[in-house]
Amino acid sequence: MFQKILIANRGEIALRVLRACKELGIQTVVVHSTADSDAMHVRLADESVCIGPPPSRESYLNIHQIVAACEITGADAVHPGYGFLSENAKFADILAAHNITFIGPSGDHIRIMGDKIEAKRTARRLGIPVVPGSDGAIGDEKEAKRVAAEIGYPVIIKASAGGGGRGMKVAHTEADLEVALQTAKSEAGAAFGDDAVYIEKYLEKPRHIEVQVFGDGAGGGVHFGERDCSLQRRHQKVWEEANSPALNAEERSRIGGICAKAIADLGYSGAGTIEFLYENGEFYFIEMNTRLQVEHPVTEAITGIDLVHEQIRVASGGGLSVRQEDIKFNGHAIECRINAEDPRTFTPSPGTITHFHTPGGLGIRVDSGVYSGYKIPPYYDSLIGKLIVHGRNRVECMMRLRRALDEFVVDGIKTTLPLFRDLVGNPDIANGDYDIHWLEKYLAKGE
Ligand code: MV4
Repeated sequence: MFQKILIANRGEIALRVLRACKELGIQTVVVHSTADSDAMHVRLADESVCIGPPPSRESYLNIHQIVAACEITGADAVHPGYGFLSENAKFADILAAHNITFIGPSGDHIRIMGDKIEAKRTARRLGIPVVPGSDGAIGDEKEAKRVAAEIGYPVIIKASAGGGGRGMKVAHTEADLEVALQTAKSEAGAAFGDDAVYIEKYLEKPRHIEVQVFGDGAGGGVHFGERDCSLQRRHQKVWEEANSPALNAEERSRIGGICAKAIADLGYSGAGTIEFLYENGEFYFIEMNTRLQVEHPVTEAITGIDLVHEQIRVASGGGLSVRQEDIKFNGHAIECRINAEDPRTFTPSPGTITHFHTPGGLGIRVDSGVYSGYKIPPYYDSLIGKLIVHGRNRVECMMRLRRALDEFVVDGIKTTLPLFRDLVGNPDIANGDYDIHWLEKYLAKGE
């Protein structure tokens, strides 16, 4: 097991990882920018190293500074959290070259999944169902038209170097295709320095369902069920649940089994998320994330398994603590992302939190790095905490969520809490009847 882990992140996830390390008896080092000297995880860590000024490029993304902090403190592993360097293959490679363990998959696996064409080709080869479309990059307009005619309109053009919704264009007819292809290519070239694009059938009303997987580092793989993350705004998840209200146990076990086998065959190590669009009872692979995700606590709630413990175990060579048959799905969990933003316009609202009071009681978890008197710096994303609620079933979970939202107090700044108080009383949400477009339509109506 590791002696000392360096946490290369900030905010609630840095605290989340720090808690897991403390439980495992592992020493902790945090790196932070000058904007985060007063952060909770900096106060709670055994050691901290200031690595630079507020802009992420000069601190949280500065590989050399982070490697130097490892050398100075004698850390033997790095947990990257999510965002920042968590899916940076070069960072994983550089740490490996310094005999520091990256708590995550190999640089090569990160690289494959970062290239969306390569990711899709790999998924298909491993037996994962994918969205119908081009087999690789589109050469020219003629090829685009041929593929589109074959799969049928509407189609979507995506940048291979994109992902997470960046660089996508929809074409409803052949007349739209030329413009869509040219703009997608030039935008991709400008944004990513790589203009490779691919084409897919455009699914009009899917849900976003993602499967949590783990490779044990020794050729084995398991799945931890799925999360439904359909409630998004501008590709930012707002509300996530496990299980998906749309799946039954048979579907869960079938898609989970396919994903677990794929991860084993790939020789993947650590946590991963296989993202699907789900429409009319069918799953279609879109992307794979090679990191721990923001919404992992809903999976922890229904399985009772600490996924950060498992990441650390696997990275240290100890394997997973559970086999597939030990993983049971118990009840229902919902996560609300509490952002320091206007609840309708989502304009960031940094500043001082004058009063912070979190709800408690059975089935309630709050993951947050903020406290009364904390000043939210304006330099980073606006997530200030997550409310995760668990119940024996979805109805109990929703009752408890409504009560927990009533108890939650964040004064001094605007937050997304009022949005959740509205959503929890909405009939479509109560029925689990929503797709990836539901939230934006709801916000546009201004109800
Ligand atoms: C799609 C799609 C429809 N059809 N692909 C957006 C983020 C990226 N991960 C993939 N995305 C989409 N890919 C096909 N073939 C619709 C989206 C999409 C979306 C997906 C998940 C959650 C929210 C979304 C919002 C708009 C579009």
